[in-house]
Amino acid sequence: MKTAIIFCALFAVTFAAVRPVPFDLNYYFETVEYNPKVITAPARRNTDRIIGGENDVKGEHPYQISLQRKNSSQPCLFHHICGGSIINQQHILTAAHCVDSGKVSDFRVVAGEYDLSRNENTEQIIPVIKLIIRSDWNLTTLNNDIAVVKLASKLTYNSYVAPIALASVTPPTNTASQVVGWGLTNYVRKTRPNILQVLDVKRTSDSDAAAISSKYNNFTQVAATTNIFCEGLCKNDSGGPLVFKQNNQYLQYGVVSYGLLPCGLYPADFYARVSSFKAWIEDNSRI
Ligand SMILES: [Ca+2]
Repeated sequence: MKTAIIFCALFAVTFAAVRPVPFDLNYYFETVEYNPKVITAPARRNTDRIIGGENDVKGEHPYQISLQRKNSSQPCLFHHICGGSIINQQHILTAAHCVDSGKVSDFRVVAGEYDLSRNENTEQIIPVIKLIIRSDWNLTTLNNDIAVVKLASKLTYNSYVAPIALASVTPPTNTASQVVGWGLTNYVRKTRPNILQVLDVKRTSDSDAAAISSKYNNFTQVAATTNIFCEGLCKNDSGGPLVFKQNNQYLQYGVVSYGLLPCGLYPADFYARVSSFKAWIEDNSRI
């Protein structure tokens, strides 16, 4: 009990000292460093994934894409920066902060991806021709973190490449959900996975979310948690879809937006709330 009390006190102090920040913004990750005692606290699992997730089953989430950007020092190479989801054959849903800098030609989308380290003959690599970012996306409030990416040509649907349906209504608190991504699997060592990771989460109540993040807006954001210490999202998971199953069909109700540092140590991660933007997404993804 004494240990638990000491731990909770430490957690509360560090929690108050850390701001919520969007994933994938390197300068935030490099400037907000911090209590190494918390970082090295033992994990409840012996895995070192998503953070705390596991390898996905290839083809289980065929709507997931890898949004990639040209390497500034090696402009012929692209690297994974964010996730995203297939809305239709020519449009991808992602987070605004993934695409709010740089040129359209800096980006490409890889659908049918699973193992980033090798060619599996299921990948469809398509250039981007348009970035449609919410005009009210606000880096300070972290609200309206939504963008639609238009592809230069149409995807071909198959077992590994397929669209996701958007939820009209955000599911109730505690709804069993999933999120997938190629984000860091270890924040301290900056470990990057090759295999797509999947994490089981559940929706957090608006009141709990507001208590965790001062940035929380229950109209533009929704939160989810694993309730297990040392599990959660991390850098390069941004833009990916938060989904739940209804009538055996996946429905997307969140877009990975931001978390608290270091990854995995806070009781929720935060997503743009799809139901609040559904009409805008549909208006901006017409073929
Ligand atoms: Ca591959």
